[in-house]
Amino acid sequence: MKPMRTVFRRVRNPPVYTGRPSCLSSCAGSGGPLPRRDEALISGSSRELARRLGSQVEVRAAFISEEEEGALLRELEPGLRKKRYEFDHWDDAIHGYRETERARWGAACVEVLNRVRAVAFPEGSPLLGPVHILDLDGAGYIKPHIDSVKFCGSTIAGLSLLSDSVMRLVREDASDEWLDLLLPRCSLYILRDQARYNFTHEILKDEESVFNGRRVPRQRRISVICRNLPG
Ligand SMILES: O=C(O)CCC(=O)C(=O)O
Repeated sequence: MKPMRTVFRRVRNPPVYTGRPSCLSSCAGSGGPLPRRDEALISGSSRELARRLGSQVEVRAAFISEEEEGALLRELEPGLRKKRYEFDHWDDAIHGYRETERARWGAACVEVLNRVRAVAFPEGSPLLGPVHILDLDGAGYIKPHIDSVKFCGSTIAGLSLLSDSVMRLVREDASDEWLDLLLPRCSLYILRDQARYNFTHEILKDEESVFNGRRVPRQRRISVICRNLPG
């Protein structure tokens, strides 16, 4: 069986990010707590780009409670602990990770996943059954890539557990068009259509994890990712 990273991810000459953050919404300047309101969680190369992408990029802060995060972790940790973090060859898409898929969940987690599916996917859209779990070590990071169109449909929705992080989207054929998403712990992000097909996405390494000029310490992070099937 192919490793999951081969199935989900395609890395093809990722664009080189050349930008400098410009705030798209409320910018509280440097210092102080990181923003937690949804509209302050996206920053990028221009307001026009954010307008153009509209609901194709969403971050919803506090989508799950700490209790729900705990329920997910209780189900996931025993299986993950049996795996070793992989610090792979430099050109692989992910550095310092372990991953798994899960199809069967306890009641509390089913409730959370149903909520994710209800907000992220069009009604009736056929979904990839198993949920993809990606556990990034504190020193791990995800390089720019676009998910395979062969295996994943128009929408990617991910919950972030254990750590805040910064996801960067860069337009594949115009590297001066980019968005940074602040993904607070317990948030949900959704990438749809153009944002999913025409922009690479990546999770910044701890040393580079900055949002709107503010440092976002990146610790171990587990993402719980739902996808739909290609149409
Ligand atoms: O960890 C995440 O939220 C993103 C995962 C990802 O980029 C992938 O699995 O292709």
